[in-house]
Amino acid sequence: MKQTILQTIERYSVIGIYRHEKPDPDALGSQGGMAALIQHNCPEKTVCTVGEDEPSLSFLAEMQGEEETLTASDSFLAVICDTANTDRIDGQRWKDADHVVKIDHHPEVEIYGQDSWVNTNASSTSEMIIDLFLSAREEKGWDMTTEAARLLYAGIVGDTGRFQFSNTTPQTLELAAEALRFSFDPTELFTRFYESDEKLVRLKGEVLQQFELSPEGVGVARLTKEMLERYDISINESSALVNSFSETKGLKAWVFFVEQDENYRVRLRSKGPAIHHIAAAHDGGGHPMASGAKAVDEQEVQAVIQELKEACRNYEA
Ligand SMILES: [Mn+2]
Repeated sequence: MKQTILQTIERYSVIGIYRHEKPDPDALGSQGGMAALIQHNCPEKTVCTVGEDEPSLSFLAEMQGEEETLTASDSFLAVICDTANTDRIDGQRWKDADHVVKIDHHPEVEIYGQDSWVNTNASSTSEMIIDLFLSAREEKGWDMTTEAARLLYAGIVGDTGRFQFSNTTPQTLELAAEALRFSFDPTELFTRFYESDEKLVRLKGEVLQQFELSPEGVGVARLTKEMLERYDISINESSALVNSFSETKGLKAWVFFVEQDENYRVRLRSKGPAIHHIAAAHDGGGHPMASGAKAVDEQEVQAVIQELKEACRNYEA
């Protein structure tokens, strides 16, 4: 599939690179890294990156070029990074592309694109882009650039939590090492990723005081609208707290219920049993150890907690 994708890229002179909405470092890193690699190694091509800019990650990457240039051309290629299903793609014009390439490491939710490369063993889509780059280097003499290396390394760091999550494999480290040869500052990336606003640190204090830990090893935290308002924190910003008590001894899986106008946003994490099937049963999905869902009312909140307890009871480490 890597060869097929490289051949596809070669055939198009106008390429739009997409990723999922509400981008994380891997979405921006794989998107921007792919764009930088193509632009450097195929300078005659027009490449643009599409999606809403994410202010909290603007130090990492901002979108380059206009999506209109894609539809203004006779034909173009859309490369979609880190996005399991088409509903989550940030942008619309990819639908007009002559050819769509999917590159992703999430469990397959929706099969799309003429070329689809899904590797659930990869820590991140950024890791896959470095893997793709190695093939391109071998077969077509591609070079890495410092900017691509910085973005792709950042994506791996984001999705592996600085190489500490269980998705970190020997391959992850080997491919990250390819990026680390370049002269960007990884310490600066670590600092920018893991610094928090004071208001978040204060709310974290309240979460640490209030979360509940069940005998089964299920941690439950609630963020009410009142709490978010009191600390002036948006629902999206509150996602930074999801691992705030993950180091608690005896904890196997945990959940944050974030009160919204109509329902609860549910953030599920685990260091024991897989929990993505629980997310899928509650209007969500994601990875075995990190998923998101929705709960319509307190009854569904309780159902999620019970299902997590069940998963932890059945889990043998
Ligand atoms: Mn990812």
